[in-house]
Amino acid sequence: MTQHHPAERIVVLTGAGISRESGLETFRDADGLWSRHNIEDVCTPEGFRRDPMLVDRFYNGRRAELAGVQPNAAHLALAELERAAHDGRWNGELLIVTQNIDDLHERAGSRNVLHMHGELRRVRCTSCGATPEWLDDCLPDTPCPACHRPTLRPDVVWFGEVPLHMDRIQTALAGCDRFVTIGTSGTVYPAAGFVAEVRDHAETVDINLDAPQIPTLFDRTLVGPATRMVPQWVTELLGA
Ligand code: BJW
Repeated sequence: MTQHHPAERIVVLTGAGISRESGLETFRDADGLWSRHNIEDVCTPEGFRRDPMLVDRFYNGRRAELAGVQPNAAHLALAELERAAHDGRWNGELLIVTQNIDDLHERAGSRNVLHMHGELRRVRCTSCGATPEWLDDCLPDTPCPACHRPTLRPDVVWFGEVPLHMDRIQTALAGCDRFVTIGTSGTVYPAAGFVAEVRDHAETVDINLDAPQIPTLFDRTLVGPATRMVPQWVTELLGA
């Protein structure tokens, strides 16, 4: 039996910038979430302990917004690349590691996706550990559907907490030939450190709306909106 060996393994790391043109806000841009919310209040375990209502409302608002937006051309192009690998049109393998908690990669059709900072469309029970899908509002007195205790929290990773799927991510990074970041400011670790880990064995590409302010570790930087640059990059790859 012949075994299929993909000619190239690509890991794509996405950040809030890929979903910006779908209508979701980024964090650190001038008009981003941090211009109106205090990070310490809404994105730390201490903030949630202090004022769970404020934090629940922050995520309820973002969950409601997510229901009203659609994947854009950048999400669709990545899904097309995965499909091309599946159909044998591209001899490669694609893993999307996303820092985003939205589900726009999945709705675009991507299957091989790891949400390292959790998912907006789930909540987590701190009593029993259940992580049920959640599309409505969740408040401090909402009972867990599994154990009925009012101990649900957003299923997201806050500062000081350990990101999810790190073993699988580290294995994929160690074995990849190309590493591409899309729409991330590269300020939040451990994701910000991935490029340094792969630089000795992988080609590194950064796709961002803005040109880098300081010299970067990337081999290539593609400057422009994700909806234009990602389809262009995928076309280049499939044409090669
Ligand atoms: C476009 C565009 C368009 C716009 N087209 N582009 C000191 C040194 C090193 C580390 C630390 C330190 N002090 C503390 C730490 C650790 C800390 C950290 O990194 N802090 C830094 C701020 C310094 N990290 C943690 O605590 C993490 N945990 C951890 O380290 O555990 C230890 C451990 C690790 C590994 C193994 C074992 C143990 C947890 C971090 C959790 C981050 N959580 C958040 C909230 C998640 C839920 C939610 O969404 O609400 O994650 S914070 C927020 O930032 C969110 C994002 O995923 C994350 C990254 O933001 P992102 O995606 O890059 O967005 P922006 O807004 O910053 O950038 C958008 C970019 O898009 C810009 O560049 C634009 O130009 C671009 N753009 N439009 C293309 N149309």
